[in-house]
Amino acid sequence: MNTIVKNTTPFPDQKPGTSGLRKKVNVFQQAGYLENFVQSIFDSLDDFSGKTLVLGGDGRFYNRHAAQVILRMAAANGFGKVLVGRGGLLSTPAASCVIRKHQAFGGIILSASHNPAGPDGDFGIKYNTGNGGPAPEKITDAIYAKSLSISRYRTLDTQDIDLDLIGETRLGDMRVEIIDPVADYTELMQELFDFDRIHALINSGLFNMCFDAMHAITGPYAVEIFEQRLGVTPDALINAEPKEDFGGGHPDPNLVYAKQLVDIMFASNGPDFGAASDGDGDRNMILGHQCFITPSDSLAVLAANAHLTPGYKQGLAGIARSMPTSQAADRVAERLGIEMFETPTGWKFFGNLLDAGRATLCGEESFGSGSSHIREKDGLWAVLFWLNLLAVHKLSVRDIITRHWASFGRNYYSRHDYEGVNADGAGELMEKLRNLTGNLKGKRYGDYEVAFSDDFSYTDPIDHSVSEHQGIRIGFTDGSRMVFRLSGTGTEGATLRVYLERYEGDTAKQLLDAQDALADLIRIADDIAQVRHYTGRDAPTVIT
Ligand code: VG1
Ligand code: CO
Repeated sequence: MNTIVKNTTPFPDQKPGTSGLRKKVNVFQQAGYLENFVQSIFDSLDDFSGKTLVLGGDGRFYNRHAAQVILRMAAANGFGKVLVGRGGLLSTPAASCVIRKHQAFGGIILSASHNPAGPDGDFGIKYNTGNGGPAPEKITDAIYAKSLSISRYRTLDTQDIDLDLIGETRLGDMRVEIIDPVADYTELMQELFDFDRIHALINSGLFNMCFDAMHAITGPYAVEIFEQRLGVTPDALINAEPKEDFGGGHPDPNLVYAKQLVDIMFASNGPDFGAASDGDGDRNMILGHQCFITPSDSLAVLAANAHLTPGYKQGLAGIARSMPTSQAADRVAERLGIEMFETPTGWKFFGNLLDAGRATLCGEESFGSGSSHIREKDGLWAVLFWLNLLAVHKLSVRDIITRHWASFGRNYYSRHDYEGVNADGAGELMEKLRNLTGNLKGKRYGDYEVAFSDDFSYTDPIDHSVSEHQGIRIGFTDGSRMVFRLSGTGTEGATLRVYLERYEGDTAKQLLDAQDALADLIRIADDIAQVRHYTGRDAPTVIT
C-alpha cells in the first residue's frame, strides 16, 4: 500500500463557521474538496505522528464515503491509530467522550447538525482537539489559511475497509479500531445520573415519556439508554431508526420542526415528559405535558437543582452561557454565589472555562446544554438530567418550572429567525445597527429606555484571546434586552436571528404567553432594526 501525494488547487470557501465547515453535499462532492479541507486540518496541527484520532459522524448521506477518505488520509499523514464508531457513526457528544476517555490527540466529526441531509442536503466536518472540544478560533483560522494555499494532499492507494465490523484492522501502518459508538457514552451517563431512581420512576406506572430521535444519530443511543437500561417501552421512542436523509425531515428539536412530538405532548392525554434531539445529538428540547421549557430556562433549572444528582452533588464551580441566551441562569449563579460567564455563540467558547474548572454547566438558547463531563453540548445528557430531577422531586415539568419562576423570577424569552433571506439585505441591516450602537443610550421607546448598546466583543478570561463582532446588543434600563446576529451555520443566503428578553419578578404575571409578554419589545426591535424592510419578510420563519 503506497502513500500517494496528489496535486490540488485551493477552494476559496473553506472558512469554518460557528461549528465547522458546512456546505451543500454537491459542494463537498467536487473533486478534492473534502481532501483539501482534511489536509488543511492535518497541516494546522502540531506533530501527531503515531497518535490516535477519533472519527465518527451523524450518519447522514456522504458520512460513509467521507469516513473512508479520511481514514486513508490519516494513515498517509502518519496517525498511529484511528478509533471509528461502527458504521462511521458517533454522536457529537459521544465523539467528545471517546476523545477524552481514550486520550486521543483529537477527532474529526462528520455532521451538519440539524441541517437537512441527503444528496440535496448539507454535509459538514469539524475538528475537535484533545480536550474533546471544538477547535478554538486560533486553529479554525489556521485551517482556513492553509486551505487557501494548499497545493497537495496525502492519501493511500487502497480499498475501502469494512466499517461495520467491531474490532481492529490495519490501513498501511495505521491501526483502525472500530468501536461500539454507544458504549463509552452510556457508561459516562451512568456515572452522572441516578439510573436506579429514574428506572423506578419510569416503571412506577405513573409516568409516561416520549423521546423523538428525528431519524438522526440519537436513535441507537436512546434504545440502549432509555429502553435497555431504564425500561422505557419501545413505543415511547419515535423516529428512532437513523436514516441517511433523516427521513426527509429537519432534525432541529424545536416547536416548529419537532411537530410530531409537540402534537403528542400537547394532546389532552399526552405523556408527562417529552424530549427530542438533533441530527448529531448535541441539542435537546424539553417538554412537559402541554408545557414547553425554553433552553435558557432549562439551563437555569439544571443549575438550581444540580446538587440533587450524583454527578453534580458537590455543587457547581460556575455557569457559562452564550451572550444571546437569557439571563435566567445568571440569577441562579447569583443566589448560589458562583461565577457566571457570558461568551459568544458557539460551544468552542466554553472550552477554556471548562478546562480551567471555572464553569461546570454551560448553555445556549439554541437548545444546547452541557457540562464539564465532556466538551460538547449534549442532548441525551440534558434529557437524563431532567429525568433525574423529575424522579427526585416527583413533580410535573410544569410545576418545576413555575416554582422556579416563583423563586427566581421569570425571564420571558423568544428567538425570531428569518431564514434564507437575502445576504446583502441582512448585511446592510447589521451594518446599520452597528453604526447606531453609539447613539442609542438614553433613547426611549414606549416604556423602555436604552441603557447600553454595543457590538459584543469577548475577551477569553483564560487565554485572553479576543473575539469581536459577535452580535449587536441593546439593553434597557429594566434589564430587558434584544440581540441581533447573523447565523454562522447556514448554507443558503443569510439567516437573521433576533433574540428578545424581558424579566418579570411578579409571580402573578409569570404565566403569560411569551409572545404576548414580549409584544412591545418585538415591535421595538422591528422599529430599531427595520427588520421587515431589510429582510423583505412580514414575519419570522421560525419562532422559538
Ligand atoms: C447555531 C446556534 C448556536 C450553536 C450552533 C451549532 O449557530 O445559534 O448556538 O452553537 O448553531 O449548533 P448559528 O451561528 O447558526 O446561530 V449545532 O447543534 O449545529 O452543532
Ligand atoms: Co447539533
